[in-house]
Amino acid sequence: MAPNLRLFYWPTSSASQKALMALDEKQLDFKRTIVNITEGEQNQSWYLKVNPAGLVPVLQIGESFISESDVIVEAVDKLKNGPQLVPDPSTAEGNLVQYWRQKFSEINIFLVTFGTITNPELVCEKLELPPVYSITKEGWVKKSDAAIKRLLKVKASNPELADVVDKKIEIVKAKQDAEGLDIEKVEKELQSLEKIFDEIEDRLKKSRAENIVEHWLCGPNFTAPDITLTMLLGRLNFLKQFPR
Ligand SMILES: N[C@@H](CCC(=O)N[C@@H](CS)C(=O)NCC(=O)O)C(=O)O
Repeated sequence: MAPNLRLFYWPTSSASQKALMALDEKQLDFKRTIVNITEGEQNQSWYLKVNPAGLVPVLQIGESFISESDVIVEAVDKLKNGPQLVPDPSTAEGNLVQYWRQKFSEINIFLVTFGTITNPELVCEKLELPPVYSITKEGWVKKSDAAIKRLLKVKASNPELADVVDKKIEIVKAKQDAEGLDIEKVEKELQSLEKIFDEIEDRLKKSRAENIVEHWLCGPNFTAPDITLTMLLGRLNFLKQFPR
């Protein structure tokens, strides 16, 4: 019998989308807990007990909690037989899957997303974002300040979480620096993304030439890198970067 599964996630989070697609692809039933990261729910004490990093997604399998979307995809894959999302790396397909998983893990999706949103010069068409995502660099600094204040309150009323909260505050502070969103840094990230997309295009051409019925990034089967690519295309479409 399949174990009891619960996914803690936020629907528009890129990492959550990877976990959701993996569960869907393997046709696994799971319960859902929405963690509203736009309201700071990931830093509430109940969730810090689920994931001390205060990040979504987390997959609960029975009594254990797994974080990190790539680890979740692997765990989901192992829960059920059938087409494999992460084939054995000693096979040619598995080796290619490993290569693309590594390549995709180097993309700074945070910088691509918030760097594009906070530098309107980089947007190909005007963004029409829901207010919660429509943020300026100053707004980003203020939002991070508010998150730190909320975390300090959590620490005051949950002394057992002091270390966890301190670590999370350090992470929020490191990301808070608006210089991290400097247009040059974002442009550089978008340029390296363009190179990756050139390579994706070559890979897909090769896959199409080699596989008549279906062709995906690493061959005839839909695998983990196709999940990341789907999420990435969705994000770039959201950011109106397709013309580029
Ligand atoms: N490497 C992690 C990244 C998780 C992550 O950054 N999640 C974001 C949403 S996409 C989050 O929870 N952000 C809330 C925060 O930074 O406080 C993974 O792949 O699961």
